[in-house]
Amino acid sequence: MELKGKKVLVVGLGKSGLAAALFLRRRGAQVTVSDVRSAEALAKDIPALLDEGIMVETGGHGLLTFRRQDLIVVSPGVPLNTPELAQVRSFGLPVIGELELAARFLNGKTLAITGSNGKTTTTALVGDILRKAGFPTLVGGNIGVPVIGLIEQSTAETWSVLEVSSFQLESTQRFHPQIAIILNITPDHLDRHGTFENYALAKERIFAAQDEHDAVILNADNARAAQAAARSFAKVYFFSIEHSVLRGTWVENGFVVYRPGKDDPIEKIMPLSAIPLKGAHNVENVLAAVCAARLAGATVEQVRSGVEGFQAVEHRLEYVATINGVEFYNDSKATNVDATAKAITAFSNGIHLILGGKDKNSDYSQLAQLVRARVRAIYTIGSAAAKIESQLRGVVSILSCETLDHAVSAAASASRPGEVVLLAPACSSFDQFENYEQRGKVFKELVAERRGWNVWQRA
Ligand code: UMA
Repeated sequence: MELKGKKVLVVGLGKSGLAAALFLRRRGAQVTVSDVRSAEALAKDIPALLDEGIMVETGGHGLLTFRRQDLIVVSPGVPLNTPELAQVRSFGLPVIGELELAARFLNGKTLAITGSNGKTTTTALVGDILRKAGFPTLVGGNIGVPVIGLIEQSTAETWSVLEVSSFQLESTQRFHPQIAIILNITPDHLDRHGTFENYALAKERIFAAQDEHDAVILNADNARAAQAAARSFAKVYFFSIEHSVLRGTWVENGFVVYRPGKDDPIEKIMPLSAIPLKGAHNVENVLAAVCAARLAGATVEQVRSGVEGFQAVEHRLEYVATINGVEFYNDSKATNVDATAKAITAFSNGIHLILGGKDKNSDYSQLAQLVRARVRAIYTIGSAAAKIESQLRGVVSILSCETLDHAVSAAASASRPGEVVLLAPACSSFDQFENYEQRGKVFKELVAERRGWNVWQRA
């Protein structure tokens, strides 16, 4: 793709837009960036862009700005159906996402991971296994590092391990991972995709450019992810915690096992007890990661030691502290109902659950059965509180706390030794926080403030 002299508009000046604009400029394009935020809000990034000769439009997207371009590059958080983008597409102007642009310049091989939940942990885990096994490995994507930022370091030998979201996949055309994983597909981001099926189809774009030389790894226990097999041209592998599969990974007699093909011997990878992560959903993540790492060429021993040495990723069912016998867990990344259900399942009972934030058109009543069995009380925060309270009324006691600060105090005071205070809010954070990371950090600070006498923290 020739960029020299091309007029390119980058829409959105977050992490992706900034990385894309600088990359395009270095490749000789005439770049403009447009963002709905004000110049004040973007003040920290604007001088560096102007220094590079990049034009910046703030406070909204001007229709004319969109017209005088050869290519439009959109950030993942920008919906593709805005009036400006709909209009330029109708003029036949190419509109691509940051992932698609990056994929056209990335060297080496790509291992891409998507799913409604577990993708960050699985991405970090696969990256760790391959890196420790001695493969030149880069990790990026939705995990927080724009893929464009990996291009300069990538070589023909590199494995780029990428977490890819439905937002990023929605605008791909030629994105072509050699190994793709769909961990699960459960309702999320319905406010952006409109329907569950649209969202699922965006996820399936992960294998749209694959052929029979590539591999796709699907969750046999998740109906919508498993169904995707019918539309893939790649070699399909499955993973399952419930039963054996012809090709892929599963659990047998307490061991993670792998079989590359139905006539091959079964490889015993490791006992479940050696997995250093909490919850059944993390067993699924490990099964997917093991299959991908074996396919990428890591040995059984390298895979086993990579998994055993892996440490949980921040904000994903992250252990924070034990205070007066009560354990505090930060699962701020549980930004949808399914992720919260998985977090609840990781504990048998006595959970004090902090729920709420910005609603994504979710159905919280789906949590009722699990909540009744395992949760002692719910503490609501944020703008989704009233909806959560009406959908879960009568299931357990619900305390309306409004802020995280009040919720942590109330949950800590009400809990008894042996119980758990769990932040797994089932909502995005944008009503009260910058993002889920900041929400998780604030939670950890609030817990730290409560540390007094009997505090014990894991190394
Ligand atoms: N903006 C516009 N016009 C619009 C909408 C937004 O100008 O119509 C501007 C905003 O004012 C803001 C910028 O766009 O300045 C934000 O762009 P962005 O939302 O794409 O954010 P980035 O900082 O580029 O981060 C993105 C991903 N964010 C989203 O998909 C919402 C990050 O995933 C990702 O880590 C990063 O690229 C690097 O790849 C975060 C996320 O929440 C973690 N992802 C969702 C999820 O995991 O559920 C999909």
